[in-house]
Amino acid sequence: MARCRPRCSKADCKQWTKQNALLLATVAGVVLGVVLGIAMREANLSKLDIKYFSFPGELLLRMLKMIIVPLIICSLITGVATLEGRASGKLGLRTIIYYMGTTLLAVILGIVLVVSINPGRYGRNSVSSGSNDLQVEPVDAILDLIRNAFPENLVEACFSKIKSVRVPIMVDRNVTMIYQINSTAIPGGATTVPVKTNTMVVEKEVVGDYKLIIESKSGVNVLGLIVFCLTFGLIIGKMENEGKILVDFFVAFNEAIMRIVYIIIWYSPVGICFLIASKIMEMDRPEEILTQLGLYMATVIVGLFIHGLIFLPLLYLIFVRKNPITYIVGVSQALLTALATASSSATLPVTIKCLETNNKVDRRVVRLVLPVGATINMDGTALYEAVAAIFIAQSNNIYLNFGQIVVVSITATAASIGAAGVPQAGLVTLLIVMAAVGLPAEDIELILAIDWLLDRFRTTINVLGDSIGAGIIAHLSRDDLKDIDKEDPKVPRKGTDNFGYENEEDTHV
Ligand code: 7O9
Repeated sequence: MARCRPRCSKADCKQWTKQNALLLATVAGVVLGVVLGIAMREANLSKLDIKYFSFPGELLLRMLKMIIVPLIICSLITGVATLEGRASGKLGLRTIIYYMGTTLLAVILGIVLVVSINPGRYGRNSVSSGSNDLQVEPVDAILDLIRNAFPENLVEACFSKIKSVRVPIMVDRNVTMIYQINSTAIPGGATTVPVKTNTMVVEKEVVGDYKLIIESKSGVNVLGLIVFCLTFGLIIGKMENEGKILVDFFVAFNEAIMRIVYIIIWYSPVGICFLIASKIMEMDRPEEILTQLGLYMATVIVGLFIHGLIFLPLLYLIFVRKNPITYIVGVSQALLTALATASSSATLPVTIKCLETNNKVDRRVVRLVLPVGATINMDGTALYEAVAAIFIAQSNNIYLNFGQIVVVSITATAASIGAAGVPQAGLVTLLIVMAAVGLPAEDIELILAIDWLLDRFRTTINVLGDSIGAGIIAHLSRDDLKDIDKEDPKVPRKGTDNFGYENEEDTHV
């Protein structure tokens, strides 16, 4: 990315502005969104009017989401197909070490901050209404994750994922004999509940056993798609001549999708402005929430800032030995989109474009590492979940010993990795972390009031973590990648300019 130095001529500055027009427009979109949002709060619009007002923002989200499924499918397939087995193995190992390492680092940072700041020291300041339907069984969540990795139907995987639900088995009271025989075998005994039928109220026995019902929920089953695409890409990459037509097809498909992404990105400043403005207008009594949860919010935000502005750039500096600030400026468009959409998957097209075009990261690495990163690498989410769980313990005056804190750090890391595979992830994964150390599930309501705002910040850090990871992994794998280039110059690898044409500038490896 060209930079405007203090002594640059007028022409240089003009060129800089031209090159960075999109970024400037996005920054303007964010600023305008904040100003518009604050100004329109005075108008006291109804919820319905705010929904109408946010329409241009909704359109941006819809367009980004529309492109995700074809984008990840062809990115992953071309990503592995154009890498040799040996190189992709090494790359995969580095990717996993980076994801696990940075996520754990974020969690530890979060825990250190929440324990030293102690934001829950004032005790509970809001009474939760206590609902019991929030129970989550960690075993079922993990098995669902594995089930989702192997979808029954690939087409269905593009729009729905599965979730298993435990339903208690009930028996009529007048078959007590059967129940009594059963109940001796079931530890914990049985309880009685009244169940209403069409004609009368019949007593039913809860036997203490459960049926596991597998339901499908709407949402992309990314895990299933990733597993299939990686396998498919690996196979067609190994198939030599017969597979070549398929590799070429997906390479061309990928190019076409990226050109659509460029069009959507030009619309993004408008969408971002309306998304931010409408969120600010929607805020309910911000002063009250700020005084109640201010310290907790501050802990999360300080943690995210330290991770994103100190730890991650430092890692980049250590491994790549290039200026991390230039690198971060290169992905700032993606960071702003993450802030506005609160979704790293919806931001994925923008992140890919930024890394390829501005930062010139090797395309094969971007295509492989980013979709996987958007799915399993969530540093911000992991930090947030660790802080949230310990904050809830603090506000209930529950003391967590060192062992329990270690459990929180491990479950928070695991939960952020599995989040995308679990339906209604945000809530469910935090519940798993809380359940692991025996915290009351209903207390999650304490922090829900501010979740939407913290979601934006943690998503930004999730996207930054993925981007810096791609830069580091591309740099570490540069020799392997060069070896393949020499042996088999199969597909174009370098970054593209804004119009998707080849750009012969030095690739960032
Ligand atoms: C945050 F690979 C992709 F792009 F296709 C992809 C598609 C869907 C990747 C992930 C997903 C997905 O469903 N992700 C998901 C993530 C689903 C539910 C919850 C979360 C967690 O989200 C973060 C959070 O809440 O902390 C955050 N909003 O990074 O998007």
